[in-house]
Amino acid sequence: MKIYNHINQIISQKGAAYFILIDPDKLPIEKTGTFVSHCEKSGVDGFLIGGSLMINGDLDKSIKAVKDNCKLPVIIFPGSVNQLSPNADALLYLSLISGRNAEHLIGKHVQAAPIIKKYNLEPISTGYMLIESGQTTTAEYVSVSKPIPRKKPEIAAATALAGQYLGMKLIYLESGSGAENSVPEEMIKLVSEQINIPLIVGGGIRTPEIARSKVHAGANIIVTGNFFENENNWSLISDFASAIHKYSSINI
Ligand code: 1GP
Repeated sequence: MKIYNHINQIISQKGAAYFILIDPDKLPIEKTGTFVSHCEKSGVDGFLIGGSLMINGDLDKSIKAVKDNCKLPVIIFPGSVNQLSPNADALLYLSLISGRNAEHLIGKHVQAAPIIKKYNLEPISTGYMLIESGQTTTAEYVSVSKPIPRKKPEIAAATALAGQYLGMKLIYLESGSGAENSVPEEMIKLVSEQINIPLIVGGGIRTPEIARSKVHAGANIIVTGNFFENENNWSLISDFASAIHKYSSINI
């Protein structure tokens, strides 16, 4: 519970937390150290690491590069059972509760559980929900599951509540990496009103203003990935952090 408690602490201290997703396939290992130390100085609270596919990337090496260059927590966001490492601080133990594919509801978990135990990784049980974003996302295609329609916030709210009742510790509303449309505020609002566990929102968030509007709607943790794969955008990381941290002194 160490990392989970730490996340809750950040949320209560800063109003919301900001995590950056590192996809080892997209961020070259030689740039990882510079990137994460810049993130730490810019006010980022931690990293998710993983990807829907892992073709050229090396998860272990990327985690090591993060740990060697900053003190922020590194949480695996696994795209498959192969994406496990004893070097991370924790793991989002994702159950794809928006879908009805048994493999992603319990199957992969059975395969992963003994490895998680062996690695002494902290599993954070997470109700993962794909939200329709205007195009078929990699997560949707790979998981062979339907997303929740973006105009059906009541389905999202009931699904999230079911996740909480099943004992999940986080709910993650995901519109997919590089999504055309991020998760609608109306849906975030309804979901956050129903649950009392932290709510993560990610996918297609490309400006600090959009990030802030998700926090205002009820998101407790914002995740961005894609946008910072372009090095020219790195200077904006601190703007995202200040926009997300509700209690920060800088207001945009
Ligand atoms: C994390 O998939 C997201 O939930 C990341 O999305 O790459 O679009 O920021 P982006």
